[in-house]
Amino acid sequence: MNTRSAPSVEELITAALAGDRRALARLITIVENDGEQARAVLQRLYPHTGRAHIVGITGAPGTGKSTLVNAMAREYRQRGMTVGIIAIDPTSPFSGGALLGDRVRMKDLVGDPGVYIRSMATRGSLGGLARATDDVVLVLDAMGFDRILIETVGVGQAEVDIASSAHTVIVVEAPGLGDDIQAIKAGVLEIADIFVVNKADREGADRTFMALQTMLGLGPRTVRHHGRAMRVDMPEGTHEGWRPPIFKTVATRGEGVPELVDAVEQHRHFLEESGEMARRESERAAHLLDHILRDALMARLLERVPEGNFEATVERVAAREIDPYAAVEHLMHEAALEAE
Ligand SMILES: Nc1nc2c(ncn2[C@@H]2O[C@H](COP(=O)(O)OP(=O)(O)OP(=O)(O)O)[C@@H](O)[C@H]2O)c(=O)[nH]1
Ligand SMILES: [Mg+2]
Repeated sequence: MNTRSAPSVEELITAALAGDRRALARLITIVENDGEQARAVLQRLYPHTGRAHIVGITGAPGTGKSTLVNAMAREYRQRGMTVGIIAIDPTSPFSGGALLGDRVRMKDLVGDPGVYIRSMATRGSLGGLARATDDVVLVLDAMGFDRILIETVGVGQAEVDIASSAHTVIVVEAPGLGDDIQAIKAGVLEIADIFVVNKADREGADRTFMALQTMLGLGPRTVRHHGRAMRVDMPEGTHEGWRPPIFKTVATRGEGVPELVDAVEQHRHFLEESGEMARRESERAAHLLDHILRDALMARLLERVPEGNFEATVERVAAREIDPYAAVEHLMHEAALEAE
C-alpha cells in the first residue's frame, strides 16, 4: 500500500466518524484485506463497539431476504434509527449476480446518510468470510449504526455461522420452494429466533406457514391475526423463555414488516432482561478470539516453516507417504511450536 499518499488509519477513522462514506468504505476494505493495518483499525475501534444490535437474516436463495432487509431498514429509518447492512454473497451457483441484484433492490436506501450498505463476496474459505464479516460488523458498530442487518444465503455453513455473529437470527422461508419447507434443515431451526414466511401474497404461503408450525410442534389453533401479518407463539419456550414467533410478510410491499421489526426489538429486550445477551456476547467474543487465534497461529507457523515445506508436506499427505496427523506434528516441530 502506498503509505505516502494514503491517509492514516487515524485520519480515516476521524473522517468516517464525521460521516465520510468513502473513508468508511476504505476502512472496511482495509479490514477485509486483513493484515497489519486491519489490526490497527480494529484495535482502535474495538473499545467503541458493543452498542449495535446485530440481526442475521438467513434463508434459501431467492426467498426475498434482500427485499426484506431493504424493507426492514426503511422501517428502522422511520423509527429514527440508523442501519448498517452487510450482504454476504457466498458466490454459490444459486446466487449468481446477487451483488448487482442486491444493489438494485436496495437502491431506495442509497443516498440516505443513515444507511450504509456493504456487499461481501467469498474469496477464500467460508471461515475467512465469517471472520471478515465479524470484523466489518465491528467497524459498523463502532461507527454508531444502531442496527446492523447481515444477509446470508442459507447454503452450507454460512447460515449456522450467523448464529455466532448475530444477536437475533431471522430465518426466511417462502412458498414455492417445493411442496414442503425442505429448505429448512435441523441446524437452521435451532438457530432461529424469529421465522418469516415471506411472499405471503403467493400461492402456497399458508401451506408453508402450516408446515413450519408443524415442524415447530405447533397446532394451527394458536394462530393469531394482526392484519395481514400473523404471529404464532411457541407453546413452551426454547432459548430459555423466548418463543420463536412466525410472521408472514410481503417484503415487496412492506407488509408485515413493522410487526417483524417489533419482534426484533422485543427479542432484544428479552435478551437484555433474561441475561441471555451477556451469554451471547461471551459467545461472540469466544468466536472472534477463536478466529483470530487460529489465523495468528497459522500465520506464525507458516512464517517459521522453511519456504516450500508446507506445500511439500501437503503433497506427501496426498501421496499417502505420511498421514495428516504425522504431517501436523512434523510442521509444528519445524516451526518449533512443539517438541517432536
Ligand atoms: N411476490 C413476491 N415477490 C417477492 C417478495 N419478496 C421478494 N420478492 C421477489 O423475489 C425475488 C428474490 O428476492 P430477493 O430479495 O433478491 O431474494 P434473496 O433471498 O435476497 O435472494 P438471494 O440473495 O439471491 O438468495 C425478487 O424478484 C423479489 O422482487 C414478496 O413478498 N412477494
Ligand atoms: Mg439477496
